[in-house]
Amino acid sequence: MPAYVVGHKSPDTDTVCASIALADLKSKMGTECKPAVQGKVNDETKFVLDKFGVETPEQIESAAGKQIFLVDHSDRSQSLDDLDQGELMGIVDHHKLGDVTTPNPIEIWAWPVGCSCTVIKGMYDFYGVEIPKNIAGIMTCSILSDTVIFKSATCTDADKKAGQELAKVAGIDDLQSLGMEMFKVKSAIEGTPIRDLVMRDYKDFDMNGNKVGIGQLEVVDLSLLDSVKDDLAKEIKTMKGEGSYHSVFLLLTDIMKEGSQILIASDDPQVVQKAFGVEPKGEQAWLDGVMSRKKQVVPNFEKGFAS
Ligand SMILES: [Mn+2]
Repeated sequence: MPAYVVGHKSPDTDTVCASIALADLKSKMGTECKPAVQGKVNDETKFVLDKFGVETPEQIESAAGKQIFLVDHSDRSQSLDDLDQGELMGIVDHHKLGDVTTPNPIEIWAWPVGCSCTVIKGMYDFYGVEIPKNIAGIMTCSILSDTVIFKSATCTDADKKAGQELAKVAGIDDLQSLGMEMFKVKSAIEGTPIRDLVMRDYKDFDMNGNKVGIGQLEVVDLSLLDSVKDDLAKEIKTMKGEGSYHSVFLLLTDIMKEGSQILIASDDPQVVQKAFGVEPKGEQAWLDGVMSRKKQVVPNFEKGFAS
């Protein structure tokens, strides 16, 4: 039976494409592997897989009796619920180390870079294995997606170098325009229920004993959200009431203007002032240069909530 390579729940482009790439590399090195996903792939990922003619991985819900490689996460909360029922073989990731443990020695590749596919590019190079053109294509797209076309605060020189080298293999000349095409697909809001938009990329945090929810919508132009902005603001207020939150924030990130408008539903809106030094107008504020939840928004709010 092949081993499975699987990424986190609510799969994004990096988690899906990293599974495919690592399964390819491992299989070529003698460990037969199949890529898998936990849940439906999103529209951006579908676009990327279609563009390079790569099949959508099989969906799995259980690790029982399987050998498993994890990509793009090492937190149990984001993993297969019964991970312990399988055999964890390895982890390839670019996040903080999570809480999985194993009874046996395992392989771990974790780099503090902007994208899992940057790490996997390094693995292909390390082992001297050639990257197929279509897989180089989807890996390029993963890097463009996770680093917001190399603009995110999480982007490193290693991501830029890997992106450029992969693009060459894939025969992509214009990374900027490919990135914009992807973000247009990602920005699409037509026909999407408001709650789904808020939840598209949403995480809960505990900040100094306060429950705080932070969602993010990345768009190529904020005006794309004009027609739904009022509804989004209402929706986060509803969510705040339902979930005994101190605050629910929604970042509307404009990847061209390189900043985010933050919608605020909070017991204390001044926490935005404390975190970012910006006075909210009504229940929103413009945060210039702020694009990364992981590197900018969460650390600033943690300071804001501590003071
Ligand atoms: Mn990732």
